[in-house]
Amino acid sequence: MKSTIDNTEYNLTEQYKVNHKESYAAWLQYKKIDDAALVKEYQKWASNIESLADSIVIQSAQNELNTALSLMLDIQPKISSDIKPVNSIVLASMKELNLLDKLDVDFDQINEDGYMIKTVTSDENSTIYLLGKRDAGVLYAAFHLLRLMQNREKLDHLNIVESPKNQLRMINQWDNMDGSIERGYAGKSIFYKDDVFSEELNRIQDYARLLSSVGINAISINNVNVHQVETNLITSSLLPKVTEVASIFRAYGIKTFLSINYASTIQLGDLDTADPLDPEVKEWWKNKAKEIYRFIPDFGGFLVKADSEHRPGPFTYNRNHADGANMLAEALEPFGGLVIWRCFVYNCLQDWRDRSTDRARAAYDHFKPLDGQFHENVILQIKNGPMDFQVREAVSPLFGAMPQTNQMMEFQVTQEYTGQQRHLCYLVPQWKEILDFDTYANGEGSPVKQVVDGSMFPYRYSGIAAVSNIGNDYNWTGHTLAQANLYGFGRLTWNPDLEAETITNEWIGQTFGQDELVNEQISQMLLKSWEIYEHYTSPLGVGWMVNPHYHYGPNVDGYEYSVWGTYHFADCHGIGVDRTVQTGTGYTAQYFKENTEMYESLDTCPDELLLFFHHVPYTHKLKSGVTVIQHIYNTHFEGVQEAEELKERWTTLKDRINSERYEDILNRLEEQVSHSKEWRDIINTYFYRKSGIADEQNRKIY
Ligand code: GCV
Repeated sequence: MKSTIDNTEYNLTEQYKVNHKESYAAWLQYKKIDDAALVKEYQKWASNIESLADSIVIQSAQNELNTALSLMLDIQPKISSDIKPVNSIVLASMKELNLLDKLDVDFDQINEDGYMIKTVTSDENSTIYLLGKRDAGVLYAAFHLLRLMQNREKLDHLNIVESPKNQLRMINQWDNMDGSIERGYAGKSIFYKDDVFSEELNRIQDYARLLSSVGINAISINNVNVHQVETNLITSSLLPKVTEVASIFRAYGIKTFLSINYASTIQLGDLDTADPLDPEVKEWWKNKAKEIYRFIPDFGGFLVKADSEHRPGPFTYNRNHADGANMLAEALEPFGGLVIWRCFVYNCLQDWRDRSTDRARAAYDHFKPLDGQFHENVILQIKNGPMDFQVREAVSPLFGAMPQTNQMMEFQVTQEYTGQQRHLCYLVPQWKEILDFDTYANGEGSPVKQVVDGSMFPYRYSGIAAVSNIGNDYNWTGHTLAQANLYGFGRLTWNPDLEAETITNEWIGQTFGQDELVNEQISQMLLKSWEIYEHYTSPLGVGWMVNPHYHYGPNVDGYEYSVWGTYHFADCHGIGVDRTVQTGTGYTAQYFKENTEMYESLDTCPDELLLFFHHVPYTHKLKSGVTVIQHIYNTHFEGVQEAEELKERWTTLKDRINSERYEDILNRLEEQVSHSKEWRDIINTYFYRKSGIADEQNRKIY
């Protein structure tokens, strides 16, 4: 692959800001506005920033406004704490309300992180108020105002009331302290290098700005696979550094969490057991929590991967996951900390030839029986699907199945199985489909988004997390257009009802400006890209077909953990995994009745998930009227054409995009075209040989 990103040097943030300005700035470009009338209008408010509140978070809002307004309007705003605002932007939280003369606002209409933006105009004065219940709301309001300005919106009659739907809006870093990132496709970690913390705190601060601008309020800063070195993150040797990072995020309203090693008691050499019911183990974690909170009083809590893919966990001691999670929860509870316990628990050594077991069943089988047994400060974090972030898989049946246990969603912004940021695959449409999926948990109209926003059941805590896609590449995400996935994740998590098109247009306007052609073309490219990627990769929900371990590149029989088995069970007669109750693994029964029935029957199972749920002959006719084998051929030929069209569309934008971003994206799209051909040829040949059935259109199959 022709690499477009230079990773040879490391300590480069300041250089990136100058030499790779647009790529680095992502959607916080703050380009100078060249419409003189608009500049004049904006200047009416922007010349004065008046901050009635005073805190580090408000300071961040002030700084962001100051930087952005100076760049966009070529002015130097006057910053003051005047209580008689005149022609200005005023920042205030609820506690400063008494300072605001006769301002008619109702803070009851917003939640804890909510905000209001109001333009109040009289004969001699016009003021834009950025009002939050708490300081974080004021910061979000500031970013919202800047979003409007970057998209050249009118500001004279603003009356915006916004509250995030999800309480926890979280990013999970899978960064290791050696600087590598598990499933990272955009360079090395911005947090660590060679087993120590990075000195480049300004890079972390810029990351905090990006996250906060889309409403993210929590981050776990190390990989869920916690190795020896990272186990030390909770010890006094590394806590001072964690504290430093936490204070950067704190200034942007973001709480810091750590992934912990479940067997820290043993790994750190203090005890010879990690049994969650052992009094010494309990005591150890209580003391550990005290120690951590001495360093970081607002520490978020622990993210835990236990009993999964060779990680330690409570199973070693014949305890269940409620025992494990609750032991940690008790330790964190006095400090208001949370345990985010992942449900990605399955036997990775399972022999897939044995069809009585099914990895898709594992999370539900382990956790559903434990409903109601977890402490109030435990949240179960569930991957969107029962497998592993495939281009298409069913929605996890655990959502809605545990009314008495806090649940949250886990998405993957990093494109592990969706082209690893070398291919364009915009995931907002996929996430929307998942969030809108009707679980039927409370009868018809019980979408996943209402499970995870905590409105369906009385959850104390809930929300959405995602694995980050950033690294130290100068454009953060390797593929510059993959910045849209990070942006989209934040916006959708703030409000899952936002349309994909709205999010997309917002992002394009801020990232590339107001050129209509640019807007139209990039929007088309992004919105179609998931489907395109699916077309030339694994068909009809069967998943995988990637090289084991790397998860990149076609390998139809690629199988993760051993030499036997495949994920798709294809033979000369047919393909697909029979997960029905009648004849298969019984997985369909994990859904609520309506969904069980829909998936169980070949007549009602949606085409796009057919092979996830059923094993069918190649000649089986889809609802679209074509046979499975013909669908495989058609979509793989189409996918390549569509990948070519992506590139063609992009080339229409030459000279309308700054050259670095233009070339970087072009290079990636070129790679995508050639790679999609490899996919097409390998998949089509495999199934032609396996089935012996020719393409109806006689196209060339290699
Ligand atoms: C962090 C998949 C990935 C692993 C990842 C794991 C998880 O198996 O391939 O890299 O490990 O999921 O989510 O824990």
